[in-house]
Amino acid sequence: MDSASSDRRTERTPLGRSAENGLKIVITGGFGVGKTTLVRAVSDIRPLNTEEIMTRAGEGVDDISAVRDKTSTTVAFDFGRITLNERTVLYLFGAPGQERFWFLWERLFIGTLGAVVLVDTRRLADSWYAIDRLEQHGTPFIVARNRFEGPAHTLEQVREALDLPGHVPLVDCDARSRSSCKAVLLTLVKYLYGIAAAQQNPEATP
Ligand SMILES: Nc1nc2c(ncn2[C@@H]2O[C@H](COP(=O)(O)OP(=O)(O)OP(=O)(O)O)[C@@H](O)[C@H]2O)c(=O)[nH]1
Ligand SMILES: [Mg+2]
Repeated sequence: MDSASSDRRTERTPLGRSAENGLKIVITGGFGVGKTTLVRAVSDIRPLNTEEIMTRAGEGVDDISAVRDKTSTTVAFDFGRITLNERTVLYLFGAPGQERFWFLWERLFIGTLGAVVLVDTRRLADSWYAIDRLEQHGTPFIVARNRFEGPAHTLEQVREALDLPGHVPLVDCDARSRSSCKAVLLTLVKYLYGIAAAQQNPEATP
């Protein structure tokens, strides 16, 4: 953690009095794509993480071939908070990525206004399930490509591989960088406001 973010954590930024729009946002996606990393990087408060050390008991159950350095995994959810402007606060819930914890997602999605699907282009297929569930749920989402080392597919290739409709925003991000994660969340909020505006005034939609 850099010193700026550790200072921020010690200060425990209080929630502003003018904050009146609290939006519940879920960060979802496949195993080990960086969901916990994103919540940690961007949260104004010390995030709640439910990380457990991955043990040999998980061998053969968890596919860690693409995330060899990973030593812990989310077993319930991550929680963080970020104030986007004086009125808008996002409550962030990071979903657990392992298949055996997917049953928790249904509860996590309740009351969710929007979601970020984080993808690792080395394992795009791992994200299909998250996208299917969000579509089924009718929860608006955007997709963020978390850049890991090695060759990456272009955003156009990612859109095609995930069969994403043109209106779904697809952006790049570095889950370790606060500014990058904040930009992703701003993209989601703008998208959500666009949807709400179109619902209020359907005639104005092209
Ligand atoms: N190189 C690189 N490593 C990253 C990036 N984001 C996350 N990581 C690393 O990837 C690993 C997985 O990150 P997590 O944040 O635990 O992933 P997760 O999606 O929460 O994992 P689960 O909860 O187990 O599904 C960690 O070792 C991170 O340090 C990134 O943008 N680049
Ligand atoms: Mg996690």
